[in-house]
Amino acid sequence: MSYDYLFKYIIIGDTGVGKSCLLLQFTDKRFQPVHDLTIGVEFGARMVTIDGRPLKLQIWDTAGQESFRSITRSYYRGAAGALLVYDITRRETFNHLASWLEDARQHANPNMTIMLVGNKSDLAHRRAVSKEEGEQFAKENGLLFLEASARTAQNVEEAFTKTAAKILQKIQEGVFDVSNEVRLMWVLENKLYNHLFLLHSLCDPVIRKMNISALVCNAFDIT
Ligand SMILES: Nc1nc2c(ncn2[C@@H]2O[C@H](COP(=O)(O)OP(=O)(O)O)[C@@H](O)[C@H]2O)c(=O)[nH]1
Ligand SMILES: [Mg+2]
Repeated sequence: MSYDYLFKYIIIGDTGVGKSCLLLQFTDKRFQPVHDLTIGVEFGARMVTIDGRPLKLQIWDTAGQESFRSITRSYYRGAAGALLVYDITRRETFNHLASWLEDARQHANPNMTIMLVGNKSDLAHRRAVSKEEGEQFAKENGLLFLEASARTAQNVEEAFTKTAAKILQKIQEGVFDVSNEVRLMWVLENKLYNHLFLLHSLCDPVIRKMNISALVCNAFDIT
């Protein structure tokens, strides 16, 4: 399937905020209450059309690594967009946002578009962080913001597509250098990394437990 751009997205935030569920809801349109916590990186991919342009979003999920704070530079590398997620029912996940931003500033491209997501909006009766606080944090730090629910799918589509629209806008404004050569290198680099990661995963007994078919699809760019 052809597309104009391939955008790498990453999802960051504390364990249990719903990162894997957001990814699953976006790629598979389903909610799985108990998610298998595997070690490594899991992928999802989906095509979207923004302003009439076909885009492929390739989304990386930490798959549990965030609990060891062992997310590596390669996770952030080449990411055009990030979903920074907290849980509106757990105050501490909101309090940790600054340290996640610090990590991103250190490892990611400074022009990466970040969407702050207050997840679990379906649990408003257990809310511990107001919507205004989320908005305020986003405003102060130059982030996009939405409250969403991976459970009801509310705003999940929007979280991913509004981020893509912002990235496209930056490209059109020339904030991102996307001459054909650079763009091609970016895609090739991602592909090479995917192949290496696949090889590495097949050899590693821990990572081998992961969803190998997803890894193969990702490495060979099959949506
Ligand atoms: N009520 C509700 N529960 C959610 C939502 N998103 C995730 N969860 C639950 O929160 C827990 C952690 O989700 P998970 O996606 O594994 O979090 P991760 O560690 O950030 O990847 C699981 O028990 C999910 O069922 C949501 O939007 N609403
Ligand atoms: Mg997870």
